[in-house]
Amino acid sequence: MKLMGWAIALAAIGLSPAVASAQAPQAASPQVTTATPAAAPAAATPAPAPSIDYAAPTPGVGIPDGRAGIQDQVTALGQQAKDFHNNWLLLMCAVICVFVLGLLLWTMFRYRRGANPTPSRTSHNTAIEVVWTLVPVLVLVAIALPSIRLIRAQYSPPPADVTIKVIGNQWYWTYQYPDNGGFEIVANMLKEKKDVKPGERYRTDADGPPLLAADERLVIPVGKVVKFIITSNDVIHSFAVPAFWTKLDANPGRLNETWVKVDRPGVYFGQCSELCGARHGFMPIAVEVVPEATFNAWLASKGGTPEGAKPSTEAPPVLAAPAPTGDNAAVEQPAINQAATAQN
Ligand SMILES: [Cu+2]
Repeated sequence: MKLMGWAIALAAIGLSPAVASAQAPQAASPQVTTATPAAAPAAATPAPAPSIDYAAPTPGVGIPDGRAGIQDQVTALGQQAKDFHNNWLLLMCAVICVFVLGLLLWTMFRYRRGANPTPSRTSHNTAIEVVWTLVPVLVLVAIALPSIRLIRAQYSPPPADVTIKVIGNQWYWTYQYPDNGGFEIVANMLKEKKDVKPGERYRTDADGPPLLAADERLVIPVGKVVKFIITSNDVIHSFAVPAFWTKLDANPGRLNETWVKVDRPGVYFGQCSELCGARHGFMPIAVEVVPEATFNAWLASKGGTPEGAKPSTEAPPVLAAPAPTGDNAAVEQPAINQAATAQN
């Protein structure tokens, strides 16, 4: 039963509650952010490059869209796990259910009082007892072998191309890029237009669905092994992105590690998945997967560098502040948004 529990838990990793009405975003109105250093840089210091244009999410990709089952997977591991769930676990469940139901119906009909007035007084049958012990054992082995193969693949990461430290906070995420200049991104949920004061930035369809769109995205390169080191500053959170088959607890004082290698560019959404307090439901994760050149441009816009490159500036990296776009004027986000978050 323990093995079965493991398998069910694994199979459930990809499921996330359909929190959003999954409005299909139509128009892409990417926010072009221009880096505005907080302090005047030294004359010799080149100004950080402008940030990349964030892509609009693709309907049905990386977003809960009302379909039942596991989200489309964009990692090889996720595809393996999804196939294991859909083509093996569900199949076995169905066969066992039909077999047991058939056995029950046959017994009820064949051995009803009218058809079988003198019941058998058999109490032991060695052959049947051997069968009903062996068959469940074989069922468990058939579940355990692919499960263990999957777990082994998940926990033996290839050498990382990019390492990102993911930190859970009540109630927002911070992402650090220690090998790319050590800068930090603070990501808060974007509120709806009706919930913000005039002039504040609010969510648009280009940002993502309600409750899933974040003001800053976790940007990673496509086709590269990305290692996530996951921890927390306060209580236990959980970093979960269903389309990557990723869900790992963020524990204070511990470093948990997982990895992804995403095969297709796009925007993928996840959420904190460990009850972490009053605003647990409002700390989404928005991941944008981009080609390597775009990733490097994005790194530069945040004051970072590609791994191995010499830092371009001696001043501490400065986070880019979003520029106003149309009537949806962006508001400067505080570096640490604790106070702003707590008021919500
Ligand atoms: Cu949380």
